[in-house]
Amino acid sequence: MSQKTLVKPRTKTRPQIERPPLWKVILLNDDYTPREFVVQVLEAVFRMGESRAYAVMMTAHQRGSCVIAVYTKDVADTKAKEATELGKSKGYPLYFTTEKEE
Ligand code: TYC
Repeated sequence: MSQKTLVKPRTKTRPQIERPPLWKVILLNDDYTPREFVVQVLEAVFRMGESRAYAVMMTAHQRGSCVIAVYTKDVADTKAKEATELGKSKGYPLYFTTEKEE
């Protein structure tokens, strides 16, 4: 008895699981916000340890801006807004913005 193996062509395609795009949160330098306050905000909102928060603050201070972290859009927007509001509540022009990561 001869048997043939039937090879069915694959008709189903696997659904492509796409990663959500990531957004950078960027800290901008200004001339007025005290360094220590910037460090406190980075610790509180972005859960950084003191030495990392200080290094990030100094990078923004010296270069004009510093990428802090990447998150999904909602989280990036929420954290940038929360951190900017903390500065505003003290009368500082401290500013965090977001940008899509390419
Ligand atoms: N440039 C500020 C100062 O000299 C400190 C500062 C650092 C402010 C980083 C904002 O993103 C910033 N007091």
